[in-house]
Amino acid sequence: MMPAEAILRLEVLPASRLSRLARDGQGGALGGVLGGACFSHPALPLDSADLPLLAVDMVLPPGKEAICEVWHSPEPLESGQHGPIRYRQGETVLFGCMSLDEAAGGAPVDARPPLQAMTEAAYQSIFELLEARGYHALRFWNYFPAINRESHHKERYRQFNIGRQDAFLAHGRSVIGNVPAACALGSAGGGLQIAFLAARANVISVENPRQVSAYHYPSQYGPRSPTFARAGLVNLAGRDMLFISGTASIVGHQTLHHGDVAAQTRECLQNIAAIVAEANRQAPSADFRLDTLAYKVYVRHPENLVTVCREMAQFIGAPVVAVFLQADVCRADLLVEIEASGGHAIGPGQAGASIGNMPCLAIVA
Ligand code: 3EB
Repeated sequence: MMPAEAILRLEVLPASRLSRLARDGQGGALGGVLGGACFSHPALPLDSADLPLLAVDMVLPPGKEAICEVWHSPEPLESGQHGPIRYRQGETVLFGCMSLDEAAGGAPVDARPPLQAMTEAAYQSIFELLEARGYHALRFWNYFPAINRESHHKERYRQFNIGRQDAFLAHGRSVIGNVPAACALGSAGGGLQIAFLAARANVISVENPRQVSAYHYPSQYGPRSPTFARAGLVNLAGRDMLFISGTASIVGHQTLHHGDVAAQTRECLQNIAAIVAEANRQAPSADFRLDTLAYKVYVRHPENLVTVCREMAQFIGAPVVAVFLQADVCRADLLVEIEASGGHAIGPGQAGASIGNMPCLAIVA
């Protein structure tokens, strides 16, 4: 019997192969392109037809080619636009993204810092779209430059948090408990870029017993707590899928291992292991494992890449799919942040197949 094709598949590929994929993206045996993101420095001019593909300005490890993460689905897909959002949807999933130019905001219309106002407007349009189409937010990726820089008497990450939370409140959404998974990283340039995955099915959020929920962080980290869950769990076409938020060396609410990138990496992975255990407890038929997840690793200092990679290989003890990028993490004392997802198909080929069979880590960036 042929295995049922996975409703969602993540492919990581060099940007040079993207144009062919976009052309063939309308279907084929491996399913159509839902959307995705490409990472390069500077950002690539993407000829993406009507596909929602984000071109993110992010530094890659030395000598690595521009890299794209592309989500596929075998369902009939339809593209659309809602305000600044480009999206593509099937019956089960929707992927959307937008790139907003901070400089093009014009004269401020109120006292809010422009990034805060822009973030609030962006999330409001996303919620409008999802509400109109009947989708539940599953996972957000947030990228903007100078995330740790202070302007308008506030760190830009904190401005972002206020804008994001205000959009949740404006749409009558809870800002604690069942909130989507997310990450927020500093890009090397460009504007505010947001990508997201949403599902028709209900999404269950997962917290990490080792960490205070981010939405309950005390005010020392900013006037508004970040609105995200440690992970989102969803069952799509009979398969449990897990989207783990950006995960850092935080226990309780405090950063651990200042200045020690190896120990921070191990702490990230302990946290991811705890989230995986929690997800398996909440979805008893799921069997999420560290060695079958797809990882994305953001390292603050490129010279720490080798160390982070070594610690991951040692901790996971098997080849894994991991994209490495240089990015600023949202607390100045965090040196590394790791996100992951599982339960969907990974790579080209059939559901469950992994990319290559490389020794140690399959470092695809
Ligand atoms: C942390 O645990 C590290 O603001 O959306 C991780 C994931 C982090 C998501 C976000 C921030 C966000 O607080 C930072």
